[in-house]
Amino acid sequence: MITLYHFWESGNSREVRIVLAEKGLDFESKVLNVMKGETRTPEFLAMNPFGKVPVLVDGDLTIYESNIINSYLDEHYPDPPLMPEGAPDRARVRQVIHWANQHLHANLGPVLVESLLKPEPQRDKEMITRRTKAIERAVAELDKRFGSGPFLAGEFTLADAALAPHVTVLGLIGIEVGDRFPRFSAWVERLKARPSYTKSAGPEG
Ligand SMILES: N[C@@H](CCC(=O)N[C@@H](CS)C(=O)NCC(=O)O)C(=O)O
Repeated sequence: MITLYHFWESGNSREVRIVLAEKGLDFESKVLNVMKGETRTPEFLAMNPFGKVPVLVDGDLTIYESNIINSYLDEHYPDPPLMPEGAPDRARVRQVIHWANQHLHANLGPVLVESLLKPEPQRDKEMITRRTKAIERAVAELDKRFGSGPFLAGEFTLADAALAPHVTVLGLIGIEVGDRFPRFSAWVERLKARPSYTKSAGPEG
């Protein structure tokens, strides 16, 4: 049985829940509230020394880092495959995931925390503005990467799973992509329409 240590509101946790859902894998859910420091206990730090969710346990294996967990799941439970065939296309998927971590997630996480969890007077508005511009640049860059297929690398892959929890919440921080980036917007709607997106949502949706 797979066990997932996660937090419903965590986008990185949702990346893994999406892949579990895509593969039809059940898991035992262990919810840790990161806002209450529940990932900083000695027991949890023994599983992930960085004190972050998600962490996946499968038999003797304990691993952290959402993208590494998802690669493991795709290799160990290959049906349906979430990586394309062929080394060049696989490299392209990994490149998008790496790029998104650097340019999208790195800016989006702090803005979400600052804008949604802090009272208005305490917010670092300069940081919000600077990082929001970086997110808008990341959206423009992603918009250029689509080919003719419905997803980032043709069919749905680990790249889409890595981005879905993040690109679908841009509206929460006032980034309305709308008509400016039609391919990006259509892709976001396709991600939201997948059963794995609904299934991976928390109890509050
Ligand atoms: N690169 C890691 C990032 C994980 C991460 O930042 N997790 C956050 C929740 S989204 C967390 O557990 N934060 C708790 C903390 O830092 O105390 C991944 O993709 O798994």
